[in-house]
Formats: sequence, structure tokens, C-alpha cells
Amino acid sequence: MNIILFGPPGSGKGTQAINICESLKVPHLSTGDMLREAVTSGSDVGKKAKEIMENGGLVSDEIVLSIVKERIALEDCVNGFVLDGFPRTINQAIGLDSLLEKNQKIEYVLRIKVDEESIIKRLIDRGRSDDKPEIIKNRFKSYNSLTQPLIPFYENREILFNINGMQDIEKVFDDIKKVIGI
Ligand code: B4P
Repeated sequence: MNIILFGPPGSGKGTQAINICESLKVPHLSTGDMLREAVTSGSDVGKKAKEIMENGGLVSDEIVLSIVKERIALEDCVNGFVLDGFPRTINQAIGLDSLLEKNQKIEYVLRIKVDEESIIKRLIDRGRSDDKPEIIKNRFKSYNSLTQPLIPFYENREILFNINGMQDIEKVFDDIKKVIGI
């Protein structure tokens, strides 16, 4: 099963991706994690991504697509995967279409819906380096202008499902399981 987890910053994409991947025994492909690893390793990609991430912007489509292309081609993705935080722009979604083999398709885009105000507190409590009020504001700005347009994009394909993310983690996962039938 191939799944996309979609939602604003801190909506719980990463949290739920871990649950789904454990159940389905498929890899968790988080572009946020991949980019943070690149920053820590000091690679060329990491050097380009560092400042953008620190400011709450989106890393270029070109960079993100190249890391996803490499990752999705690995053997462990043949039986499915969960994409967490990717695609985040229309260009990335179009790029993803062209990365998929003919026999691969995205079955579910799970949109985790949350209330922005409560999320700010959630993120501040988590305390990652990009979880500072000013940066969070920019991350929401990027989400609202560049990522939201993906909602009609996937709605038109009838694969977008809304999940209420304002519940306990276990309850959110229960709702996801109902949608994907596991
Ligand atoms: P991400 O790593 O994707 O981070 P995120 O959107 O903030 O987090 P997520 O929704 O996964 O929240 P989480 O489960 O951790 O992106 C970071 C940055 O990387 C971006 O700003 C961007 O710069 C760059 N980037 C990544 N992908 C990109 C792309 N495709 N293109 C361009 N740039 C890209 O949950 C957050 C907190 O809430 C946790 O502490 C968790 O425990 C808690 N929580 C989760 N669910 C909860 C619940 N139901 N109730 C209470 N708390 C909950």
C-alpha cells in the first residue's frame, strides 16, 4: 500500500507515519528526516537546506525530488511505503507521479486536519530547533501558500481522506486504520 501523509506543520504526520509503517511493515519516507540527516552530515544538500529549514521555508523542489527519487528506488519500497511530508508543492506532486512505476500508485492521501492555534503550543512543547514562534509562523505561511493547493489536486483524484488530528494519538490512528482498512 502506498500512502501520503499530508497536513500542516506539527499535525502529527511523523507520529502517525510510525504507527502505520509498523502495522503495514513498509518503510517510512520522511523528507523532513532525510533533510535533517543531510544537514547533520554536512553534505551539499544539507548545506543548501540548512538555512531554508531554519527559517521555516520549503527546500527547493529540485533537491527534495532528487532525494525522494533515490530513496523510492530502493528495494524495500516495492511492497509499499508511507510518504511523510512529501509532496509539499504541486511541482513535487507532479514529480512524484513521474517517479512512480506503471504498476505503482498512491492509494490514500491522508489529510490530518488540526486547529492552527493548538498546534503552535504542540510544537513549542516539542522544542525542535525549528519550533520557535517566528519560524512556526513561516512554516504555516509556506503551508498555506504552497502546500494547501494539493488538497484539490488529490481531491480530484478521489484519494484524499480527512482525518481529525485534534484527538489523542491512539484515536487518530484508529481513524486512519478505518480509512485504509487495516
Ligand atoms: P517535517 O519534518 O515534515 O515536520 P512537521 O511538518 O513539523 O511535523 P509533523 O507533522 O510530522 O509533526 P509530528 O508528528 O512530529 O518538516 C520540517 C521542515 O523540513 C519543513 O519546515 C521544511 O523546511 C522541510 N521539508 C520537509 N519536507 C519538505 C518537502 N517535501 N519540501 C520542502 N521542504 C521540506 O508532531 C509534532 C508534535 O506533536 C510531536 O511532539 C508529537 O508528539 C505531537 N503530537 C502528534 N500528534 C499529536 C496528537 N494527536 N495530540 C497531541 N500531540 C501530538
